[in-house]
Amino acid sequence: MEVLPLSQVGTETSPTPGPGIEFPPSPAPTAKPSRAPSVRSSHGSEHSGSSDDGADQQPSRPYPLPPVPQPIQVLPEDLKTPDNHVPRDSRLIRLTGVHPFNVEAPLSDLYDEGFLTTENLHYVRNHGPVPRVEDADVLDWTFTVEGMVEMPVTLTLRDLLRDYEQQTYPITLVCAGNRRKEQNVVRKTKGFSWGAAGLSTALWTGVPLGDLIARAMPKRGARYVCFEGADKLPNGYYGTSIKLNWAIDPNRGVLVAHKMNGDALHPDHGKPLRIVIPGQIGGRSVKWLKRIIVTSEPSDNWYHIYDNRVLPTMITPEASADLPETWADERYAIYDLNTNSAPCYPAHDERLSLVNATVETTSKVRGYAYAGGGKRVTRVEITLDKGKNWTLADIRYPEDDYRLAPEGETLYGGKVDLSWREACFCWCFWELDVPVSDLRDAGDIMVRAMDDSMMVQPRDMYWSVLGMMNNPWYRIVIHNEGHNLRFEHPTQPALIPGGWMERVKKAGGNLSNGFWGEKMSGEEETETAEEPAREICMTKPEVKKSIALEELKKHDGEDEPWFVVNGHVYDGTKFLEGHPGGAASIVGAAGQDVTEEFMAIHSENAKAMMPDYHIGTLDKESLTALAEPESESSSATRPVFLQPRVWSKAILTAKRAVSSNSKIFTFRLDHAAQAVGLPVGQHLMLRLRDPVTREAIIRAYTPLSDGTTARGALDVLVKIYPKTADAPGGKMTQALDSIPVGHFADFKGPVGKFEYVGGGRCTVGGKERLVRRFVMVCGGSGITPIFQVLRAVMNDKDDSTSCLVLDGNRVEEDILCKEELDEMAAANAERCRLLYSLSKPGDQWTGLKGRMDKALFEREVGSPRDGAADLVLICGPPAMEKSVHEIFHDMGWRDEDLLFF
Ligand code: HEM
Ligand SMILES: Nc1nc2c(c(=O)[nH]1)N[C@H]1C(S)=C(S)[C@@H](COP(=O)(O)O)O[C@H]1N2
Ligand SMILES: [Mo]
Repeated sequence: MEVLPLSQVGTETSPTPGPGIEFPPSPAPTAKPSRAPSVRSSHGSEHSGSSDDGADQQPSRPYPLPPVPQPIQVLPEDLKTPDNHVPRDSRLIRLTGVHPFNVEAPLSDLYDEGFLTTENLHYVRNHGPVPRVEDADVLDWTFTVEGMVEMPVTLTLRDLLRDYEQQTYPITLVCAGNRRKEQNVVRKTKGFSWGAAGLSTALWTGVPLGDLIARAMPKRGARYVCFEGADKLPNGYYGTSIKLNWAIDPNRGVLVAHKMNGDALHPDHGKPLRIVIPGQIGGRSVKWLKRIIVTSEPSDNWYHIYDNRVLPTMITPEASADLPETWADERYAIYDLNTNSAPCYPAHDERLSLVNATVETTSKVRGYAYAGGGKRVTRVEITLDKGKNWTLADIRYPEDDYRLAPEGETLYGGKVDLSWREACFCWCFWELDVPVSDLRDAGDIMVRAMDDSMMVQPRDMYWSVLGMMNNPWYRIVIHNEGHNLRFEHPTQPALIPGGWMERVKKAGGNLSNGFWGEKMSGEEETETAEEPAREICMTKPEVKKSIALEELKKHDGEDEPWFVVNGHVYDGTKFLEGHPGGAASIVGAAGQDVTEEFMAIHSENAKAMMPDYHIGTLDKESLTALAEPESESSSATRPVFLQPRVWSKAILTAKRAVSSNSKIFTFRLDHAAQAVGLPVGQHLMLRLRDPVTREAIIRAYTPLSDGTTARGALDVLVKIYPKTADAPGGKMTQALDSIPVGHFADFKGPVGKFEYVGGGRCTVGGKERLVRRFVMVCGGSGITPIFQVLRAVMNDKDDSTSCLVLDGNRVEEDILCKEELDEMAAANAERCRLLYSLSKPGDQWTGLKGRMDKALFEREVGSPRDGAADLVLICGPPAMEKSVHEIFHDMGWRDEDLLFF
């Protein structure tokens, strides 16, 4: 390492990104030229603040006003989503793909806006689509105060404005997931990757929640206040609760807000009405507010229980799946924020020139800090030697300027009356001039804040399954590159690569060793990384080959398809014929990284087969290059909807119940003439995302619509497995059942090893075969793939293939598609024999009774006959498929004549 003599170094510290070297809410010349004539300015005090309502005319204000937001429009990427009515700023970093909208601003941009954040850059956390509310309907928006109150009421926003006193004050909202990316690098949590910009501050105007609740008069025994939004999500409307105690405490400052920075709420921030809770995690501040419910118990809303919690650290994502009592334990629910801080400058990858720096040259380290529950940040400390020595930073609290507002002051129609309130509701800014020579000699900069209860940020991370409330010392690594210093933050948000954590982990460092993954002098190499091997091993240890993107791409076709899972390369050639998912799904994966999909679809058994196909490891650059976001191929004019390699979106347009537990879901394709593109007998993959964790839920379905002739729409018949007291229910079917009409799902295909070509010809694993008779055995919704084949056979009058259908169900109304089946059988009596058997038949039932058992199959099917060209198609619940398999074996059937869907 080359060390420059300090005398050769000059005074210029010029950080590359980011302008001035001042606290953000100071009169630094950061005003953007595009701003309208200064009506509102981030740097407040020196500007005259006039606002939209004349009553607020003031010559000058002692506190900052928000910068003027820049005009925004609906972005092209949102057009195909349910949020196609929401204008947004393109600078925001999307953390969960295109939709739903979860974003943070680049950290420097957020800091540069100053104390108050515009709606352009305010972070957004949406669990689902944004409810659409027209301007004309805003005043008629209704919401309730109900539950354990003497006087339940339904109010409109008009009533709220007319009958209650309005207040305006600044509040910092912080998502509990702020800084979660750092947790995800240590070990993947069930949450997406926030950087350190998952927080924002705005001036909120509204009515104290306590005033509303006081008028409704809580009854004895009331202890909680639940909130519910208008956004319908996979697990119901978004909702949560806080303590009644807090809700009515003026010191807590809970607002029912309708203005942000003086403007009506932006759709992403709750238009037209929301709760805003200072000092608590953003998750409790319910947007699109419809109901306020006073209760004796905490909310039982799914999002209250399964989101915004810090479970004990030893609970793994896998174990958490069936610990309902742990989830429901109120002691693990997060309310008040914990104390946290992060430096914004030096920024990630910023370079500081050493050329011309002298002994006197300093550079500013500056950032934000906040505490929860109204507490004040009372000190911020910086260390350059891993915590042995600390230096105090200077802190500014722009929030305190609002306490100086003269009596009777109003802003945006609300009273500015904070002089009496001791609580701190906002972030503060800190900075420290550090000699460049000290930075040059240090390996890193670390920051910690303390609050007025003397709680200080911990050195070590408390990892938990949702990755929330992450607040260890924020560490920036300093790289001395000779002529300059380069700064490296721990991570970058979303899937953006970069940061020392990822680098250290990849180099085999143990990030949880209490020393940021670095080896302490004299310490032996740590043996294992922090992540215990829990997963099925899918690789072969002796395979060491490194493969480049170029080589992988040579195998992106149907012969010798290679694909990538978890960074490893597999050759699927040998398994094309035997693959239960069909050759097409492996060919469709050729040349791609299919980790998410592969892991979502396959059983442990399938994963255990993988070492046989392992051929190498993709090199690092190639892996990053492959990881480019999946292209949403523009499909508006494509003649065929389904594509084997790319997910295509279709909007849910209707749900229709066809039995007590089954529904037909209709999806609209891109245009009326578009074909589904699914050969008879094949399936499609349907993908939804868990609204909280963003984990993909992927299942194979056979649509009801004829995949070869249907145009413009797609009907999928699905049996719903709801959650019960002792079973978690079906992940996919519940998610599908609860997505609102207007929401989309992703489709891909076709998949499957079987195809019915017509005239008795079919292919199994790519091999042609002639069938004279199909024996079709199914149960429940297993009828759907069977139905496709049966319909194709029966609709072709020249097809002489015959079909024997054995459909087992519990009660008559469980028989799906019964009318259509009966009609087909009646019209083709000579070729089609249809038998239903009910295990719990009603009195009126004249058909077969009992489970489909050996006696039934012996009587109706019997042993295989030589030269008969029979093929048995079986589709039903796993237990049924297993028993049918055994019975047919016993009757002498060979596996190649039995086909399980
Ligand atoms: C050589 C590597 C592979 C092996 C050993 C393998 C193994 C299996 C097995 C055993 C099943 C039956 C279900 C289960 O046990 O989970 C299956 C189903 C399936 N596989 Fe693969 N597979 C491979 C590659 C792939 C790839 C690359 C894809 C596409 C990303 C894929 C997509 C599917 C699909 C769509 C199904 C059907 C799922 C369903 O019908 O629910 N497979 N695979
Ligand atoms: N109705 C509703 N309210 C909601 C959410 C939501 O998805 N739906 N997300 C919550 C979460 S987790 C956070 S952090 C804040 C984010 O508020 P913002 O998007 O206005 O920044 O809203 C909260 N309120
Ligand atoms: Mo959040």
